[in-house]
Amino acid sequence: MSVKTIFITGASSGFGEACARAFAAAGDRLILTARRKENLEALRDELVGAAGVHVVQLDVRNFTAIEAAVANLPAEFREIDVLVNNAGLALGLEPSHQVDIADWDVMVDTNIKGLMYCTRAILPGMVERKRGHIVNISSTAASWPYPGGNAYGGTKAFVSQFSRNLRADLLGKKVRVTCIEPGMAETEFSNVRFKGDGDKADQVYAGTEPLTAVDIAETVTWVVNRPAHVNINSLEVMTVDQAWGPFAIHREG
Ligand code: NDP
Ligand code: 8X3
Repeated sequence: MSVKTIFITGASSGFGEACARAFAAAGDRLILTARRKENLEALRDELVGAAGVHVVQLDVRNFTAIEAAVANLPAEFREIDVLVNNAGLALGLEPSHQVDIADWDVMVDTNIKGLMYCTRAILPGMVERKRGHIVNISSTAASWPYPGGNAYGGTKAFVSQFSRNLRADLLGKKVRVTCIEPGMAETEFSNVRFKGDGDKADQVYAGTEPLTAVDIAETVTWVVNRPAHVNINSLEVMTVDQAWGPFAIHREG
């Protein structure tokens, strides 16, 4: 299989980091981005097998910085084959009437606007080359509501629908788009959601066998390595220990 150039957002932990390891093991060329540059540099030094690794400190909320990062890529990294739009987060689990509005802003700016910005900056090159694949990391929260999921689920519903609309735009351009919708996976996700409260984060996964970052990285590399004419539109992935509940019903008295 030929060497691909893979641009990963949120490569400093969790799914993004696991994707970096999986693509490196397959001999691909990696552009690793996130805000925590020290994590990216440590990861780069550990990766074996990659055709090359380029690290960029990047906040996906900053479109100018994304454009600059793409424009200033070293020559051998310029032809991006795969964009893994993974950077994202949930903040808080409060009901909508009690949330901190700043948390909603950060989720919208990161999960929606950041993902649009990276797509807009990288997609023209893919269209020009008639080759490329955008893998968007959404969530089961895109389709299945839960108390406290409010804006987080809303941002992920955007990611799933944006992915389908990208497919519509890109018909005939030979650029693939896949939306992955994972359920509960143990990464830094809950630690971020509960703002560093490790006990609360641990409770999310207690007594279960959650998905791992490696499970999702294997899913991402699988969709990317299908033949060029095969577009996996969307995939919802859960641990066997997670499923739906009945409708919640409020009864007076
Ligand atoms: P992690 O918290 O482990 O990783 C999140 C990554 O996003 C980090 O690398 C972080 O890097 C990056 N990130 C956050 N904000 C920004 C920003 N403004 N600019 C650039 N990078 C940013 O969680 P996961 O690996 O679990 O999450 C990855 C994706 O998967 C997210 O989109 C999440 O919503 C989604 N997801 C997670 C599930 C789960 O249960 N874990 C299930 C379904 C979907 P840094 O802080 O260094 O910038
Ligand atoms: C993360 C999964 O269920 O915490 O997207 O929203 S969940």
